Amino acid sequence: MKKKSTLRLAVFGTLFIFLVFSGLAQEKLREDRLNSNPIQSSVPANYKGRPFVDSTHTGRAQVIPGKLECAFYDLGGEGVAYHDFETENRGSGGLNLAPRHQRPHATQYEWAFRNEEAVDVSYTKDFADFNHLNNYYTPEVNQFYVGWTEDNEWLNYTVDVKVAGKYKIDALYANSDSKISFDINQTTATICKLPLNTGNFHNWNKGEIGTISFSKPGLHLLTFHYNKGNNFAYFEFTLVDKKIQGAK
Ligand SMILES: [Ca+2]
Repeated sequence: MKKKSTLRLAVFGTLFIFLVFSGLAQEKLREDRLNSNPIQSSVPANYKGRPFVDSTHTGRAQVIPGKLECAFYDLGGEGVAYHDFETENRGSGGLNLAPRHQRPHATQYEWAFRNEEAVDVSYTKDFADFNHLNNYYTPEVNQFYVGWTEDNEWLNYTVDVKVAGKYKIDALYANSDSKISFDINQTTATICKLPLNTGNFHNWNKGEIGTISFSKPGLHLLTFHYNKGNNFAYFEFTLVDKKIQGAK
């Protein structure tokens, strides 16, 4: 009788130890898998820019699907992260130096945003963007935008694509119904058309402008090309199809 109990104890003990070690081994395997799968990067090796970072933003790449803020273009300067017509930032480093343009609903962070860089950036203001009934879409107060646009300017964004596939693009923009385009990893990916002319640089519209496809998840270099005649606030990327035919 005693022999049987001892045997049973030994069997259960062995089983218990086996289960504990098996669980630990599986946990270790899971951790190893996670560690060995960092975000893939398709960003061209010759690209010297990096995601925007400041006291408020973490420096992580903007995520697709999601909202791409135009003013959060990459760090790296002229010819790397952007091409801008002239070195002055005509918003943060020009217009917004005037006390009248330092609105009480904003702070110095908004007035002076990236004022040392050539890309012309400003923010939505009570007396310009919200004092009329001509918005097709009402932007947020203090919404950053890229303005004073000129022909053949461009902005680079390192983006983190979570799911490969085809995405619908919606834009928050003002003024002209121009064409814009995007490159993925330095190859033209899509040409888009802004749906209507809003009639003024402070009459805003948000609407679908086209689609774009990413062939694989991970980091990509997205280049936004534009011409004279618009203010651009952000683009929203919404996954519409996980098929990746014709993707870059
Ligand atoms: Ca400029």
